[in-house]
Amino acid sequence: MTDKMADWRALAEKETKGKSVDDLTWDTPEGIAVKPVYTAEDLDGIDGLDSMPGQAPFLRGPRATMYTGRPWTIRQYAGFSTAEASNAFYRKALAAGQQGVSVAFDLATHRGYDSDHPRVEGDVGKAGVAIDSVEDMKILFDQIPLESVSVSMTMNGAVIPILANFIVAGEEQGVSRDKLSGTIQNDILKEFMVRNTYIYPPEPSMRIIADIIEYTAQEMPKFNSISISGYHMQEAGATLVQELAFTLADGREYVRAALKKGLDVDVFAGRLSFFFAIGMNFFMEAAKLRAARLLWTRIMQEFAPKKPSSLMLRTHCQTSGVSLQEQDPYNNIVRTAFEAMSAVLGGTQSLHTNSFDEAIALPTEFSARIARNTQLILQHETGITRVVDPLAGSYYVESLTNDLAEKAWALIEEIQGLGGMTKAVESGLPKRLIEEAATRRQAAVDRGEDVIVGVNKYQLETEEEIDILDIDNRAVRESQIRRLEQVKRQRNAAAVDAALSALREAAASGTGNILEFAVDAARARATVGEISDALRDAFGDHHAVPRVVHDVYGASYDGDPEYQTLVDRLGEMTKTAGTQPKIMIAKLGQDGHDRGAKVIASAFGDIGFDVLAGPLFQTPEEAAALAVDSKVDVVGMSSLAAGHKTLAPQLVQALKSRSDRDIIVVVGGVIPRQDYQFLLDAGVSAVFGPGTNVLDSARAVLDLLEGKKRN
Ligand code: DCA
Repeated sequence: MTDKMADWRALAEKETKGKSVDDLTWDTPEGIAVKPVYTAEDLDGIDGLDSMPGQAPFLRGPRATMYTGRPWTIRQYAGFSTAEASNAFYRKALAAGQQGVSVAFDLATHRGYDSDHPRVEGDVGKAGVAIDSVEDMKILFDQIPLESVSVSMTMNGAVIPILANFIVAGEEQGVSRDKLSGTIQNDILKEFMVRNTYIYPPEPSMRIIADIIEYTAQEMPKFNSISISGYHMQEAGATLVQELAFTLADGREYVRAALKKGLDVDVFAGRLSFFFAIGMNFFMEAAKLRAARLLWTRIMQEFAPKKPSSLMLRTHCQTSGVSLQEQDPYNNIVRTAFEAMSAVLGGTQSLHTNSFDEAIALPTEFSARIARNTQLILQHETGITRVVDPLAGSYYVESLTNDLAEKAWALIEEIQGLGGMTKAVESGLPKRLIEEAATRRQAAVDRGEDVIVGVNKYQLETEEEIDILDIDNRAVRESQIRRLEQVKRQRNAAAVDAALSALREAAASGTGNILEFAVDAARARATVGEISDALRDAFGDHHAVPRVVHDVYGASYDGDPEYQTLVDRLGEMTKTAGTQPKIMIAKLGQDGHDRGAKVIASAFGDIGFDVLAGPLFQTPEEAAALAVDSKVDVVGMSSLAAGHKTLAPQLVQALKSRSDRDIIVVVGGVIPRQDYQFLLDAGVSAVFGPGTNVLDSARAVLDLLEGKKRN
């Protein structure tokens, strides 16, 4: 220890009244010990500190001039209802300062179903825009010049028909594919880990990715072939180290898949792009982006590219959705502004800022404006764009960057030891680690150890209702069905059949580029559902088996009297009834966001419920059949994609029609307060909105069970 440090410790310990300064160290979920003070000594032995922006290892940014030359792209992710409605929204946003488009598709489209499919009744037009064919895609980009506005599309499952439709829409707008600029997400591995909008099993899914990388490298030089995404991992509860490591390991796997196709690394590596979440740990998030660039250069050097741009990590960022709260929602504006600033200090290339009402519903025009203006103010008023990498040299940030890089590298090597990310995903390890982290975090919030203003501290006595956007799902579905019928009437059926057969054959035989065949099919007006089905014929469907984490939530409450009271109460109930109360956690429709469902399943299991985690993507009928066959007492429906008003009443009815037993239905997730009464009137017994303490919900379920016994 230097004399200066010893002096500081002595001074500090006077202030802490004799307590050791070591007690001020913050152990983060990443396993990083953040000390109360950093000095030049913390920088000893750290590589790359003297590197310059625009040069490998790109610690300080991928461009030499960064925002002084051109600020990041303000790219707001949006889409809802019909193509007409979303198009109008995009055009207004572009006129008001947004710089690029980013399309959110509805879950029916994500999972490769046309809007008329019976499985997607509650999903059409809800959490994104419904796209069934080129005709919808053309409307979506009507009067948006595709030769100058770059378009990002978040699509992974139905990536082939959607990219094919986009290419044909461009063509018919007079923009050839070599002029199209933008990004397709095309990142399937994280779907198997966390986001769940997969369709096909992992192996053919990897072929799809490689085919898209090949096609875009050859035909679409301005288009980013993939957006390798950690965002959804953090949303699902991953620590920043997990997010970093799994994302980069995914990237490494995609590079290998493309090389296996015989592509030269320099032909495609410069068009790989990334996507990270930016949560509330302000300095660590900025450090994460710096560490990501450093590590990606290290990974890519292994493939010996010749172009410097092949070593460069360019990324989009989005402020954290899970950091947004339903309670006192205007606080979300502040949260988002800090997160945006952190992303920018970390050197992002493109940014989405969430709207404050997104914990409750889709953004309104008002909330979207504030979100966009948050970025415009950062770009124009704060002076932040005037200097490249302003955090460089900070003892703390450089040290954090190095800590994150080291920890993530160790995890990347562990994945490598398992045989790479596809194998690791199949083994279930990354998913389990993320779910454990999510459960630990939930317990920390429920226990008040992690403070969330307005949620577990400084709560408002009465919450004001805010205006929210509600989509009339039935009207959207009807209008989509009308257009589908028209498309099918007007097309040449023989040409469609021939194109779909050729696509099916290319997929099954493993020869040719799937996207090339899909473009022909889209041009002939084959629909998203038909193209997806042709690939389903060749590849089959992927079905995940839900697994639940044990003893993580309970362990966080070890010795807690309140928790123990609940466990005892459940124990008593079990003793009296002779069996544990049984709850099924159900996910209905195409909503694959299962973080909440998994955390609840895991916590309720630890408390002493017999928990059945239902499979994803059930119809209300299927869920009711499983619940009745499994003799559950309660069905807990978790809804995060706005399908609750359609699906919950159907579930209640399906249970009633199948069983005389009074099975209790509770609904949790992203449910606007405005909808509570509607759900209660439809026969739901309790609604648990965002931010509900898990112990409170367990207590409420027990009350309901006891009430039922008394009646
Ligand atoms: N000086 C000169 N040129 C610059 C500078 C600078 N300081 N900064 C950027 N540019 C150039 C870039 O090189 C690029 O041109 P190129 O495509 O011909 O190389 C152009 O300006 C656009 O900048 P870029 O940083 O690539 O920003 P975007 O086009 O917005 O792309 C990226 C960002 C992350 C690569 C992309 O994949 C993306 O937009 N992702 C979004 C994903 C998304 O929206 N997901 C939603 C969930």
